Amino acid sequence: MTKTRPVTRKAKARPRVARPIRRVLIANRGEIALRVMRACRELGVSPVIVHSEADRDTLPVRLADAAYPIGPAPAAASYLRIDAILDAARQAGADAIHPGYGFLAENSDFAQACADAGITFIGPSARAMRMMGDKVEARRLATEAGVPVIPGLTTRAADVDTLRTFARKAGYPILLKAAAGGGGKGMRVVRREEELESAVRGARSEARASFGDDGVYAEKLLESVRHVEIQILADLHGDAVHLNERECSVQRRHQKLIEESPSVAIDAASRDRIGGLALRVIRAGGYHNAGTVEFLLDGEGRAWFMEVNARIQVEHPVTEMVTGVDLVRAQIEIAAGGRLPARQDDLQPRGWAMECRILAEDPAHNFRPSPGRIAALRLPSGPGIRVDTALRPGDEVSLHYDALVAKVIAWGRDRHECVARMRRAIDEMVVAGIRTTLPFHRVVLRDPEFLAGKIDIAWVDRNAVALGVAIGAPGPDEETALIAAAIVAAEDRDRRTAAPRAGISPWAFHGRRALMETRQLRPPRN
Ligand code: MV4
Repeated sequence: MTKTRPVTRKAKARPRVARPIRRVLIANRGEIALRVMRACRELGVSPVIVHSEADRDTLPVRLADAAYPIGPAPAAASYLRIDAILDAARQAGADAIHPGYGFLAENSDFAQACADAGITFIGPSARAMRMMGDKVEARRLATEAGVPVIPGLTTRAADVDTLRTFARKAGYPILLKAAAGGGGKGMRVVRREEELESAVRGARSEARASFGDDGVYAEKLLESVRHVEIQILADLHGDAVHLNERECSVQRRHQKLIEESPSVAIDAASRDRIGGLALRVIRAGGYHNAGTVEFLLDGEGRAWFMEVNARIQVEHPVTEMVTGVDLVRAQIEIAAGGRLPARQDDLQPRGWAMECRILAEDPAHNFRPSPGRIAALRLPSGPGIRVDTALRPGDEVSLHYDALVAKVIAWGRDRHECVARMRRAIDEMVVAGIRTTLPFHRVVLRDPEFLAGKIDIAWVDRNAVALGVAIGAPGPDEETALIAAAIVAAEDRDRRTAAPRAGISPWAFHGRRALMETRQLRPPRN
């Protein structure tokens, strides 16, 4: 006699169950909050938002179905408060949280806290995020996956002796990096052995101050390299695609100023190859949702793995423009259990896209911060131009947050048309009341080396003096002043009524109906 026993398949360690997403809490501000909100609206998902006291009267707060104050202006007292954000999510009845970029976007404790609260974190699992956040662990993962990593130590160097031994073997110059790092914090170039000890002390204390972790390791320093990164999407069904590269070499002090896709340095064959390397890292890390795999590209076209960014990035629009994929929509769909929006074969780049980050910094004075009220704002538009910004005339650019005023994104059939459109757009744009990087962009977009694509990560620094001279000191601009006066007068008359409070925004009724009528998110046909 055989007794039929219920078939109990051994549960996987972490079953990836996804639930439908009907309401998303946006745990961010500015242009990315608006970008996420737009994706929500197009999906029929209800967007709600948290905001600091400083952001009460901003466009994303105005446009959300509900808005929840979470504290004073400093990020540590508002946008970084996991408890307050989860409280808001519970109060709003949000199924999911989108972290945007910055703030808590790559905080694995936050991702874990969301999971523990039964709220879908729109991003990778806390586990994958923790792994990618540890640079030594990510290097180990990439190495095991057969991906070229920059020659370096595979363990957190415990002492100066280990570092010295490595440096002698690899040869100077070397680069000290924080194991918990990223973004260049805790990095030190060491060109001679005499400099090593003090560099290690410096790197350690900076790493401790920035990450609460003084683990430091070393790599061979690569020079004259490009920063090339691969966008990926991976779903919960085990499928993953790459969406080509972005070239991000035009930067200073780790602040990217111009990004483009594709890269002049990558042809179809190397795109295939490097895209494949990125996917290997992603698969090895059990990573899902949107992510970026960073490489340094050397003069011989070799790509060296650097790190994984476990978030949607500022420069994601250039990828959207050349692939036609809405990356933020894809993030939400993936988090809800949906499938990838396209097959690998359908993701070849079409044409060329470029992004200029317009920052509230004065390029005529070494990019010093230029906060203040935007007296007037004229945004470019027209063929092939997209502008991502949440700012309106009269809004304040505060020192409390990043300096991004707007992202101007241009698309053209080729790089030449793309640049021509970008030049035209930058020349149309007016930001009065604060200094911006617009003059820098105007100069770079006419620079022969830039136009020839002869750029690397040190290009801006190397040309700082020449670019500075070309930019010149800003003089009085009569048109700017006139526009400013007119717009300020109009703003004073009809600006801001009361900002929406929790649950009673102008959208609230519409939002609730939309909520009831919303179809559940279905995986898109592939
Ligand atoms: C490097 C490097 C050269 N050699 N590693 C910068 C931030 C962090 N993501 C790693 N970074 C670099 N790592 C080796 N072995 C040069 C940089 C680097 C950099 C990389 C990409 C874009 C801009 C950069 C600016 C300075 C340094």
